[in-house]
Amino acid sequence: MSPQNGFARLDLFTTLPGLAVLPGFALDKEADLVRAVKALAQAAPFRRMKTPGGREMSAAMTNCGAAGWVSDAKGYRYARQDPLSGQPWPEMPVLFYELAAGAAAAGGFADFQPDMALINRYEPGAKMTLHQDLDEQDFSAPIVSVSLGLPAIFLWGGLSRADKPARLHLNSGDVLVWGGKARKFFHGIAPVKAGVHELTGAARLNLTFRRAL
Ligand SMILES: O=C(O)CCC(=O)C(=O)O
Ligand SMILES: [Mn+2]
Repeated sequence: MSPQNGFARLDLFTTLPGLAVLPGFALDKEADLVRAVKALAQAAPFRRMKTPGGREMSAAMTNCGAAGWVSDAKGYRYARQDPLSGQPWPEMPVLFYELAAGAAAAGGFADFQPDMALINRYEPGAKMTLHQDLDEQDFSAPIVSVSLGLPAIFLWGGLSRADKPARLHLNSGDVLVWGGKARKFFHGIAPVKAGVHELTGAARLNLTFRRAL
């Protein structure tokens, strides 16, 4: 780990160890980002994937970039083709790439080159239970996570599932960056409360940028 990935820099932004919170970092691009997500979802529609155990996830997902995160009876993995169409995932918009690279740099990780984005759509009641992001090849790269639409509560734990998570309010346009020692920290999203947002309607969107391949 390089010194720039240490906690000292990240702690300038937040009291939560290892997590850089960039409130409103994407606010000026909010409308363009939501428009881009809608266009991507025309080519690769949102779908609720099944866990390897057979349960339908409550968040609907799609992807863009060189690979997409998928889950089914065979497990969690990255796939270069969308299993629904057999076609490659749509390309990552330049707007996405530049936002993710800029946020990573602001959070202490220069030279982040994401090769994909997982896009989550949460309708009211949908959640993401505590988990680690472990399916990527390159754990030296951070995770950059952009919130759009309805607000949510982000759960930020530690290296053990048993670590009691802190709860962080996220609004549309907020960006989180985590990596280095915190790259494998447990995290999740509490059930999204009912509401309507002017850009997304009754939904929260999340863009999760990764170096997957
Ligand atoms: O929706 C979020 O803010 C978190 C999403 C997440 O952790 C994931 O997709 O792995
Ligand atoms: Mn995650």
